[in-house]
Amino acid sequence: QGKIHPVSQVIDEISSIFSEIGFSVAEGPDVETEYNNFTALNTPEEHPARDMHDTFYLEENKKLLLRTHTSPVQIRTMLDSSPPFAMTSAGKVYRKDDDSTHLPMFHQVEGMYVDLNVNFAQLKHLIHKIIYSIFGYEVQIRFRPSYFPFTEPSAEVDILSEKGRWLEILGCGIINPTVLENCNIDSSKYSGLAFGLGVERIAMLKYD
Ligand code: 2U9
Repeated sequence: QGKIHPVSQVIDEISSIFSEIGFSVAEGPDVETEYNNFTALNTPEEHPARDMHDTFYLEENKKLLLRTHTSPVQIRTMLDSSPPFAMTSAGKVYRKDDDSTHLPMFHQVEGMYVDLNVNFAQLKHLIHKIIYSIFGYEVQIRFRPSYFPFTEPSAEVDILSEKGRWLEILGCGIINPTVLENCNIDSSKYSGLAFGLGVERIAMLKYD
């Protein structure tokens, strides 16, 4: 009665932290193009994420699909206007994954900041701010080098659980210049940071 779903609660909380520091909120459709979901994000033709077994395609020719991340919202933002950008996007994403620890539909919050001279130190500061806002200042944070086609360099971020285990809670990085160029943004002038997190994951950790 009057209870807010923990998924909406986490989305609202994270969105409001970002709106306080000037990030806008954008939305996009669940049905996306292959270009916005994969090609623009520097995900090669032969990448496993593009496989029929991993992505829900709407047609035989694979041109339309259910978005596998909210990143196409950032692509749409960059294609529609010009930098600087500071925005977040939240919503449903779909993957052909269905077992005891994976849902075929889950929620993400993603964000990007594109401007002159954006760097990894700013990214690290932003990630610390967001994690401390969600979990409190006692939480321990660890950055680990990682790889995503759309960011370079990339990192995954873990927090130390009460059981003493490191748990992955988000991914982030400096936007790959190829992705900026795919959106007609001059990568010799502009750089960007980006991050993404799984909402159900955070909700489970936060609300046990
Ligand atoms: C653009 C450029 C870069 C968004 C990013 C991640 C790293 C990431 C995962 C977290 C848990 C997905 O829900 S999850 O499984 N996300 O690790 N996401 S960087 O990078 C972008 C997005 C858009 C234009």
